[in-house]
Amino acid sequence: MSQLALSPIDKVASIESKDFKASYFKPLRPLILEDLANTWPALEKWTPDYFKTQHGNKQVKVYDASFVKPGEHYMGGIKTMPLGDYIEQVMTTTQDLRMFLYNIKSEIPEMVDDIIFPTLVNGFSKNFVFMFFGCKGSVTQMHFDIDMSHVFHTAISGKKTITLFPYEQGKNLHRYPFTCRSYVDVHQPDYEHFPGLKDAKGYQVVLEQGETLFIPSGYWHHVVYDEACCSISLRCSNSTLLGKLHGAYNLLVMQMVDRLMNKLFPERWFEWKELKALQL
Ligand SMILES: O=C(O)CCC(=O)C(=O)O
Repeated sequence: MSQLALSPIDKVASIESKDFKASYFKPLRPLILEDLANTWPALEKWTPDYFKTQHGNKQVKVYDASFVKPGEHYMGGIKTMPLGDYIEQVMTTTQDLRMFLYNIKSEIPEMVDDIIFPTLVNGFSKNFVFMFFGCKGSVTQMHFDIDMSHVFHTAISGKKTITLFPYEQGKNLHRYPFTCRSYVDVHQPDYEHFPGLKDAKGYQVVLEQGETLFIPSGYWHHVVYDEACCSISLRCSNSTLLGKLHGAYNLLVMQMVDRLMNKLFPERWFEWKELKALQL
C-alpha cells in the first residue's frame, strides 16, 4: 500500500515578523522556528529534578488513550497524581501517559517567568500557557484545536513526531461529527477502513528539543512521543471574525452536544459518529 502523502515543513534559523506574516501566518502554512525559544530560561531550568523538588507535590491530571474512547473518561483524565510521581514515570517507563493542556499560568504561575512571549505577531494569550508532558510511547490522537487559535508549540526537552493536515483535509481524515477529532492512525494507515486517507495531503516533522512548530489555526495534528518530552504551547487568537465565531461555536455548541450525548448514550453516540465519518 502506498505511503501517506506527507511533505517536510519549512525550517528557519530565524525570521522577520513581516516575512513570517506574509509567508506563513496569513497563508496558514506551518513552520519550524529554531530561534523562537532559544533565550527561554525554561530550556535550562525545567529538568526532572526541578519538577520533582520545586513542584513535586502538585496534583496533576494524567491522560491516556481513553481520552478519545466513549464512556466516563471521554475528553477527561484517567487519574490525578503528584507531579513528582508522574515525572518518575516519565523518566523510567515507556507507556501512553500524558499531561495535557496543563495551564501553568493558573496552576504554577511562576513558571510563566521562564518563558518569553514572542513578538513575531500580536495576540498571544498570557492567560493560557499550556504545558504538555508525555512518557516515551505516548500518543496524542489526531485533532485540531477547538477554539481555532494559532499555536506555537515548543519542545522544551525530548522529541516528538508531529503529523499535520490543513483544516480542509477533515473529510479525507474522516472527521467525526460534533468533534474536532479523527481516528486515523497516520503511522499505520488503514486505507480500507478510512479510504479518504489515500487522498490526504499533509506534513510531518520530528520536532527536536528547543525547536518551535507554528501550527496554524484549524490544522489537524497527531503527536507521537519518540522520547519522553515536555513542551509548551503558546496560543495566538484567530484574528478574523469568521475564525472567532467558528471557535466560539465549537466550544459553546459543538462540544457541549458531544459531551452531553456521550454522557447519555456513550456507545450509541460513538457508533453514530463513526458511521457518519465513514460515509465520505
Ligand atoms: O504535544 C501534544 O501532546 C499535543 C499538542 C497539542 O495538541 C497542542 O499544542 O495543541
